[in-house]
This record gives sequence, structure tokens and C-alpha cells, in this order.
Amino acid sequence: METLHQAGVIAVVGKPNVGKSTLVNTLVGHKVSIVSDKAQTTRKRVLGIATTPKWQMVFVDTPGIHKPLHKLGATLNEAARQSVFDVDVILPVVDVSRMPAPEDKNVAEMLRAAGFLKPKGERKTPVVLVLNKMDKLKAEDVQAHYAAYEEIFEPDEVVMMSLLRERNIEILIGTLLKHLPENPQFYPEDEYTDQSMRFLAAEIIREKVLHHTEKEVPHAVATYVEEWDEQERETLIRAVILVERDGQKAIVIGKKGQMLRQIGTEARLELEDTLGQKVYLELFVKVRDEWRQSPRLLRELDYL
Ligand SMILES: Nc1nc2c(ncn2[C@@H]2O[C@H](COP(=O)(O)OP(=O)(O)O)[C@@H](O)[C@H]2O)c(=O)[nH]1
Ligand SMILES: [Mg+2]
Repeated sequence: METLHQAGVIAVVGKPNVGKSTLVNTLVGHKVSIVSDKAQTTRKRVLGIATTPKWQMVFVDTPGIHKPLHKLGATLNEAARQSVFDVDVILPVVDVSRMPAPEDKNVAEMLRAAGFLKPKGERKTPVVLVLNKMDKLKAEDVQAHYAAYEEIFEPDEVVMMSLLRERNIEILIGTLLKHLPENPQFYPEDEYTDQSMRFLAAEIIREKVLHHTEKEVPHAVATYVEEWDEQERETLIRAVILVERDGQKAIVIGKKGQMLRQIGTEARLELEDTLGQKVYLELFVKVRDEWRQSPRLLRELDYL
């Protein structure tokens, strides 16, 4: 008997910092999207692909929305276009330990405007709401928070979970499988993202910078790989950390270069783990004021 194979695209949406990238990384089993407690950590749409013999889930990790509001709709539509097929499941993620914020309502509004979240009878794309961070949820808040998010998103399914504690991940997978269409596998089983190794490496370095900096610095940082040389015994990676001001450069370098060394060591260890090879990592810090406003630089950084 022919065994049924399921495959589909799952759009992960939600305000910043709720755990979208953590969710995708956890289900994919690889880091495809960097994680930090700073808003706007994810700057670009990332595909994360989880494959088993019976199913393949293609997660679209969208940058958390911020103003302008039309961005998410555009990103989602674009994501759907770029993935060739339609979105099969909408997966809004929220932080259930808190009451909904205006940004959560904005996400729902955007989904409505983009034609998702139709009244249940007319709805084509199922909505699976993830109530994440239940590890921080107080028992007395469970009912009120649950009801508040349910009212905003009108989900077809709700999964309460903790990605940090790896609680209820099997339940999420089972719930998604209920809604995943019958399809052949879209990507080879060893392909877990659409990002290049170079981009992933630059992102890993940026993640380490984010972990060690605060206030305006994380937003001002961009990273890119300038040189990638696979040698017999190791991979040489020369990468640039871009900041916007001299003061930020001084912070990233630190006293006697201590901060940059720390960032370099952490990034190198993770890169070696990811590549399965020894890595020789060279980091340079450069100042480019207003790189965020420059379409050319944004393109070079692969954010466009
Ligand atoms: N307490 C708690 N923290 C979590 C959980 N899931 C993710 N986080 C943390 O929330 C922060 C934001 O996560 P991230 O995946 O980058 O969120 P994103 O902006 O929605 O992609 C990180 O510091 C995560 O470690 C969870 O279940 N519980
Ligand atoms: Mg993210």
C-alpha cells in the first residue's frame, strides 16, 4: 500500500521576541534563524525545513513585524510567492505569560488584511495558535490569557507550549500534521534551509554580538562574510561586523579587544559545530554610518 506523504508550508508569524525563531530551529533541528532577546533579531525571511520519511514541514520564519504595518502582509505574500506553493498553515506565536499587546492585535489585523483569518466557514488556510512561554505563565493567568489570545486570532487549534523547556513539541507536530496536505517531498531530506552557509555564518556572528550588546547597538550591527576559504584542514572565514558609529565600534571591540575576542571565540565554536570542521575566524569591525538607509548595502548584506 502506498503510504501517505504530507508536505506543506507553515508561515510562522508574531510580534518580536515571542519565540518564532526558536520554534523553527527546534522543529528543524538546526539553527537556521538566530535567537536573542533583542527585537528585530530576524531581519530576513528564512526557510527552515524539517523532514522525516512521512512528512516535510517547510517553515517560513518571518521577521517580527514592526511599523510600517503593511510589512508582514507583504512579507507573507512574498514568502508564499517565493516558495512556489501556497501557505498551508498559519502559525501565529504569542507569549502567553503576558496579556496581548497592541502588536499582537496588529499581527491579527495584518493576517485579516492579507485574506487569512477569514470567518471559519470561509477559511481556506487553518490557523494553529502557539501559546509559547508557558514556563513563565502564572496559574491564575491561564484562563484570561488563553481567552484573550483566542479572541484575537480565532484559531482552529491552540497549542500551549514552552520551547525553552521543550514542552509539548510532539503535540505541536501532531497538530500541524492534522492540517498538512498530502504532497510529495519538496526538498531533499538533507536540505534544512534556503540560506547559504555564508549567510548563516554571518548570522551566527551577529547573534554573538547581540548577546553581548544592548540598547541601540544591536540594531546598528550588521555582519557579512568577506572571504570564505575551505582549506584541507580548516575553513578560513574572514567576516566584517558593521556598525554605524565610532562609539559602537569601541563597544564591540571592548577593552583591549576583549569583547571582540569573546564574540570571536563563541562564533568560532558554533561555526565549527555547524560545519563539522575546524574554523579559523577573523573578525573586523567597520563603521558605515546609516547602512540601514542604503539600499545598496542592504542588498549586499542579503537583507533585500
Ligand atoms: N521563558 C521562555 N523563553 C523563551 C521561550 N521560547 C523562546 N524564548 C526566548 O525568547 C527570546 C526570543 O526568542 P526568538 O526565538 O528570538 O523570538 P522571535 O523574535 O519571535 O524570533 C529568546 O531569548 C528565547 O530564548 C519559552 O518557551 N520560554
Ligand atoms: Mg526571530
